[in-house]
Amino acid sequence: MPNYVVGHKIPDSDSICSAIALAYLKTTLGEETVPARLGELSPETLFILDKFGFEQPQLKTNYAGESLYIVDHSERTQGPDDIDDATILGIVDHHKLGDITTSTPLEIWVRPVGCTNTIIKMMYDFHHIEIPQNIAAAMMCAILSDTVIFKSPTCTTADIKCVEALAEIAGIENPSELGMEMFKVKSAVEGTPIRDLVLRDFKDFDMNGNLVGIGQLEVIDLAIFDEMKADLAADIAKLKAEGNRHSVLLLLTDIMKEGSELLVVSDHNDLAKAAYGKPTENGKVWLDGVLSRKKQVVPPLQEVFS
Ligand SMILES: [Mn+2]
Repeated sequence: MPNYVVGHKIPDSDSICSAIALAYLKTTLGEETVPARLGELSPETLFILDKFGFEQPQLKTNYAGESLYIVDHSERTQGPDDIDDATILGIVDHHKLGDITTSTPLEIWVRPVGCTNTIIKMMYDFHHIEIPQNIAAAMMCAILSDTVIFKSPTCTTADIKCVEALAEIAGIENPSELGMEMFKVKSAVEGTPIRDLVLRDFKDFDMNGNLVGIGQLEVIDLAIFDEMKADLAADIAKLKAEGNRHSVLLLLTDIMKEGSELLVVSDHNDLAKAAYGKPTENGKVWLDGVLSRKKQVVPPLQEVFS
């Protein structure tokens, strides 16, 4: 029985590329390990896999009785539902430490860098294992995606150096250009059902017993949402009404203007004011300079709920 590597629910490019990269590393080290995913892939991730000749990792949601590595998260709400019945061999992550615990010893690589793949590159270096060209390319794309081509405040010099090294291995001359190509794919939202957009990059957080869902759409030009913003706002209200979430937030991020419009529905009377010092008007507020959910959006929210 092989071991698995799996990222978070509603997988993004980092979750998928880190699963592929870590599975190869572990297998090369003599531990048969298979990359897996907890859900459908985004157009951006499909673009990366297609461009560098990868199959989609297998869709696998049940892990009871199996052994796995967790990448790109350490939150119970974001991992496999039956994680308590699995053996966690390791966690590789760059988010705040979540609430996943284990009953056996494990390997942990957690660093405050911009992308899980930057940490996996450190693991390859640690073990002196050569990274195949196509895996290097996929890892590089994931870093460009997670760091918004180095613009995100989560981006560190380690991420930049890592992209340079991976680009060299992959033979890619202009990583930023490839990054823009990726964000153009990501920006093609027209014609996509509204609910699919809301859930495209959506994460749930347990904030002191309150379930808070936060989606994010990163685009090259926010004007693309002009026609659909009212529908997006209506749909996050619907999503909240359908479930047991205290709040649902949707970040519409303009990577060129370097800020986000935040749409909010909440049981709190003005969550944005409480968390970010700016009141919402008609459920919306522009947050200048806000690009990162993990570093700029989640921490102030935690404060409100603590
Ligand atoms: Mn990530």
